[in-house]
Amino acid sequence: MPRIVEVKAREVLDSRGHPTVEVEILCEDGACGRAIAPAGASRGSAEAQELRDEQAPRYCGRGVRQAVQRTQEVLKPALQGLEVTDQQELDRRLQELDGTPAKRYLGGNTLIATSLAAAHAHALSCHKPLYEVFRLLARQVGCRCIPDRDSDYLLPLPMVNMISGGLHAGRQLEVQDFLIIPCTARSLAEALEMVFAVHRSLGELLRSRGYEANLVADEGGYGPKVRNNEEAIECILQAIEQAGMQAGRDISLALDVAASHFYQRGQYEFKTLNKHLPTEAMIDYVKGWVDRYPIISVEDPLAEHDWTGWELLTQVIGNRVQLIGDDLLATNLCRLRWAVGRGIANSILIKPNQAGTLTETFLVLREAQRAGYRLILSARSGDTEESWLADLAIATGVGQIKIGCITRGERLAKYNQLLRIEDWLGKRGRLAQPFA
Ligand code: 2PG
Ligand code: MG
Repeated sequence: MPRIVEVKAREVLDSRGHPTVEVEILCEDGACGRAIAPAGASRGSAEAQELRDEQAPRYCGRGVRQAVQRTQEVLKPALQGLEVTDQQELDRRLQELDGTPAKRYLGGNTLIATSLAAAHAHALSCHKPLYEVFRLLARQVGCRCIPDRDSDYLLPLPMVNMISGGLHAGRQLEVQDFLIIPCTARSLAEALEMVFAVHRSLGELLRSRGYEANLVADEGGYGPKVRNNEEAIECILQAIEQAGMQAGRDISLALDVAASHFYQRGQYEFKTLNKHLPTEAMIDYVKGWVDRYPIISVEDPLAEHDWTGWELLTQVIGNRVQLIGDDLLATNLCRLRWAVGRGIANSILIKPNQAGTLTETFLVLREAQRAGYRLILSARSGDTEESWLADLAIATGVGQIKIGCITRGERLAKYNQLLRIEDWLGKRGRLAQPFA
């Protein structure tokens, strides 16, 4: 098995033009794996912390030279000589070398880039596609990856951003993501074709109403200054109909409310309504959306620390919609166990850089599968040109993926890899069914 001979990091840029860490791992057989850390804008407090050069003036304190230096001084000597295929041992060493629960010393950004670079090197070294190596690693940790007897691989149903608000589009709306799910698609290729039709008709509709539809938000969706959250939803519903499809049958809606960011002093501050809603009123408000619109998935409808609210909301709508914890659960095993114990949420967003390493991501995935939670693999709003997320979704059979819109290169890198793998797999793969 090939051993690691060199580990090297450098500072590169992400899709927002912010610095991020890239790590390269070279093996004795010449295989060289490389990966870049993505970065979120709306971050949960329990996610792995990034290591940034806070005190340095360059890049407004967002540089990652310290992370590069620690890779050279701390990680490199500890990883040299290790078999690159021994991902669990590699990830164990990364955690040990960091030595902090929040990954503050080496940074979650350094750790995820290193962990993924090793998986890439592993794949190159044994001449296997990345999704096969991810599947092997996930199974070693005990994840259930095979969907059923009829197919070897489950392609994830995409949840696609159409309109952005919140921290991804200058806070012009409170809700961060208005998304569509192409429920009747029979293949990924067909799913993207349906998404294209809605995206295009939404652009025309927004323009006809005098809204800006040429600029894109952080995840490639539109960021129009519509009056309020309801208008954004209604525009999407109309765009679906104008594209010749039926909302609620062909295409359903999903929201990522990302509510932590407008939760102040125990209230949800709706600038678009000119109202401050206490938790009970917010629960009614969210329930109202689910009652009125064909919404089948709601992410972070309440703030990450509003736990009693989450319990109540799960009782109220948890049996009707997919209730996803993102900032709430932060791909963190302790947070997930606690939520399962309290009956909070029924689904989890999985973001590998929130966990820190690949093995920790798989442990969360396994736990969520055992608890019967639904899983959605997700990109970050500050992402990269890399496509490993697509391989990871297919390898683990999670059934759903959230990448952003179908514009911007960092999003397309992943959608196109999904299309590629769908093509390679042929009959060995099938698209996941909608969940509601
Ligand atoms: C989210 C993600 C992706 P960010 O909140 O789900 O939409 O955003 O990467 O900014 O956390
Ligand atoms: Mg989110």
